[in-house]
Amino acid sequence: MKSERALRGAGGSGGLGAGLKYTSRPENMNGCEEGVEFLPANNSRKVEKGGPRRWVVLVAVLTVFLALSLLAGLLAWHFQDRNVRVQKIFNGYLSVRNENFLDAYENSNSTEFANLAKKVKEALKFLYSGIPVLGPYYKTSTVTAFSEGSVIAYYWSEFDIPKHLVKEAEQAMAEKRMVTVPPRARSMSSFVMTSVVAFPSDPRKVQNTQDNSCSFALHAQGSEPTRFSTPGFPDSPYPSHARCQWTLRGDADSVLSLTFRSFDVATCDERGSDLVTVYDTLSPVEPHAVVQLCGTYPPSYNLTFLSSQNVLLITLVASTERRHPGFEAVFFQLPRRSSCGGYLRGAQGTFSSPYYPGHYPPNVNCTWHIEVPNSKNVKVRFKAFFLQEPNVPVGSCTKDYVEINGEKYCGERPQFVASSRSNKITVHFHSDQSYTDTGFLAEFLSFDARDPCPGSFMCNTGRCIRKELRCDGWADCTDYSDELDCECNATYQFTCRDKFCKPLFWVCDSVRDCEDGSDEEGCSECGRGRGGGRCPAPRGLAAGPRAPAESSCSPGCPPNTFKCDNGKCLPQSQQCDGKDNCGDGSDEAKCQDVKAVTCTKHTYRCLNGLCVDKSSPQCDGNEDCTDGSDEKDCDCGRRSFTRQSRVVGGENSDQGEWPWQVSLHAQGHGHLCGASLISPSWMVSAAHCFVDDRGFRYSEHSMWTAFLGLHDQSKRSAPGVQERGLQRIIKHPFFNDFTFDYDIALLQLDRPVEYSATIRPICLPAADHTFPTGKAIWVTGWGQTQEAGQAAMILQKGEIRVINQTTCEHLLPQQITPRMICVGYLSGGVDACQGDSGGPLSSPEADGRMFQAGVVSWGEGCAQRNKPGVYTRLPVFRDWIKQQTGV
Ligand code: 4AZ
Repeated sequence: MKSERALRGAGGSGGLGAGLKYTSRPENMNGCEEGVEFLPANNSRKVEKGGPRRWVVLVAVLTVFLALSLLAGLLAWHFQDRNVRVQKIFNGYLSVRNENFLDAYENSNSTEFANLAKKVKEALKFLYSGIPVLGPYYKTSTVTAFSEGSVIAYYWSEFDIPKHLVKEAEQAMAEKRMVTVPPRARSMSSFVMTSVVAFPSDPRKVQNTQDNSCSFALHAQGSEPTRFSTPGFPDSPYPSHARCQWTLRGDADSVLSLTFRSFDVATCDERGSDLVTVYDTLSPVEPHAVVQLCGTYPPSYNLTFLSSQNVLLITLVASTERRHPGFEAVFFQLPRRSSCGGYLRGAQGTFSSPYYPGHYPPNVNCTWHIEVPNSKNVKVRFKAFFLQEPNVPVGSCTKDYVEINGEKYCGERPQFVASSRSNKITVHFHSDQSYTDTGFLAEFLSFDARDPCPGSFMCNTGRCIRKELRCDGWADCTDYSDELDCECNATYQFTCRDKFCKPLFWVCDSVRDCEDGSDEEGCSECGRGRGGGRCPAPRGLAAGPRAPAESSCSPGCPPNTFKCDNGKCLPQSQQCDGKDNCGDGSDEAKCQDVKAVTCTKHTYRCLNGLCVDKSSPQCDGNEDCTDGSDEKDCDCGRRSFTRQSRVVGGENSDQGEWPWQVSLHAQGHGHLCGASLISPSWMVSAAHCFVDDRGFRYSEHSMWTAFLGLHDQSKRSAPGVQERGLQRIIKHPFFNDFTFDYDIALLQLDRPVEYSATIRPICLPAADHTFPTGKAIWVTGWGQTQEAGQAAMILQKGEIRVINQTTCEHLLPQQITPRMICVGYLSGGVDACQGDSGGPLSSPEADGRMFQAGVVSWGEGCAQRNKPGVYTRLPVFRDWIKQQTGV
């Protein structure tokens, strides 16, 4: 989870061995043998006439000729291939015994450095000369750095290897070796190198020793942080096609902590990317890479990495022309811990992976022996668990893992519990030499085996949850065990065939809430005594546990009833009665004779001043105003793609599904807020996104870039994405930074966008437009997908419902104003979260158009029970928007 954006595990060996894939030789040989068998020589005797015999001879001669040509070709190819040489560069490190580290070794211009480097090079030459697959092809070696341990030398060696020997040579280099160079004179001692190992490297990453223009060596100053950055940061972009490296060192017996405070390099995409790699060594070797980063990270993103020794190497390989500010980072040293883990005793306590929530160091093994009082049992609850490594198949914990009771856990996991049948438990944590993550935070607790969850319900996973959450229709235990074997309360619950309980008003609402679909069966009588609300999507922007559901039921309605666009069945008499009985306005949408009435705050005022008694007549496909003004300016709220967007059970949006959704990036921070497009030049967002904070001028329009038509944050240069600056930010003059009242802003683009398949405006609701309680609407954004989790790369969507204002005022006392609307679920589960702010609430209205119901504003946490998200009500601001923008 932590490093969704991190392009970790990209292979370092590039196009290695591409030529070796050529395998046509055996097939050609088979073809040749078949040809010879086709006309065996003794067959000719059976041919009686002279003519046919000549034929046979001719064919035989031709066949032999062809076979010989083929053989000659194959031989030529074979020998030519043997002569083709490939330049191979191997990066490696080794340990020099019987040498002590000198400070001068940190300076590659010192005589001491040159002397030791010479000896290492001689020893390497000596070593390679004894290896048949390497010796004859060896060209040169360069020592790039030394560090403590007796002395560790970092080097690269160059070879010109026949193509067909490349694989063998790579294997030979990867074998850890030891070399003892015999002394030249009796008085001298031999020169011993151990752990000599090297890996093929991308020649682009080998620093040219002559070019030090972007090479920096830094040594930590005491425990003070040392700052460094890409050249020109933040005022100018780092050079295109740059090759930069930073060698970070600490004192012997220290480890380093490195934090990227701001990170914005070119996007990682298939057209090439600029890549920053952090290595846990001073050689840029893939098996010791800690992380690979590209793209832009928000400041909240955890980019702290720990080393296992006193060195780190950072490389920047820029392969694009794109202009980005680069990064700013700090590092400092810490005393190296001799061990981690240990004995934990008592009734309860907490522990975590080393340096949590920073990325744990590579190469660590920690064991915690936990013991609670004798009469009790012990369980360990993992509150956060992030041990994700690239290229590890799901379920196989072959790299970093936690092991408890013989079972290994790895990857990213929601909260879980492991328990023991005694008062002791042992937790072992292992990280291998490459790629790290933020690790885990855990607590151990003692419990009475006879009553493991006093006063609560125990999930099959061992977790305890409140008793009231049992059989409430929501999967509070991640394994659904709280919803198994339920006896539903018939007065307000429906019993699914699989015995899950669901709220009665979810029955026949066109949404499949029971896993087995039984809530949507036999719905011909739907509408009778059953509520019309739809069920929430199971997962959303910030998702909590929720049973999967999908839309499947579209029941017909009984005679003399009307079927709403949302599937509800109503008595025919309620159609065109001037009231929105369906909740989506569809029962009022196609009425012929809407009469002009006295204007009230519940009527719609046409351009000619007359009012019609119809809720939300705008852009519904019917001319309700005599002047037709309710159907003017209706190029909004529609997608270009006809694909039905109601995909319940998934959270990624489809490309172009929300063409009005905009991503706002602040310079050096990446995506921070959402916005919605309302015209070619204007967008709506949240005012709180543009408040100066901690020295950053978020209120400055020049700090922001808007991405329109964006789907994947890592593909901001994809075709169809339009990038614009801001010309003006108009925060609502009454916006209150403390209460978040009037949390709305209008943003003018520096240049109009062109509408396209993936860029279109959303409709603005009229001032009298209502979004009734229970109405299902969509929230979208790239915000965090879990509270305190990580921002999404792909635009997320979640279906939520309008909550009654009075209910919301009770849930969030003294905080809700008439400018706010609460939308979500009292049971939690689907919600907006940090990073979604400013984005739209899209409400499907009549005639298949989306109207903006609100702007993501605030909430207490994300997706929590009884804490719905709070949004700025859009209709309240309709006149202000018109006045400010003309839209
Ligand atoms: C935010 O910080 C934020 N759960 C937005 C919405 C919500 C919470 C936080 C609603 O931008």
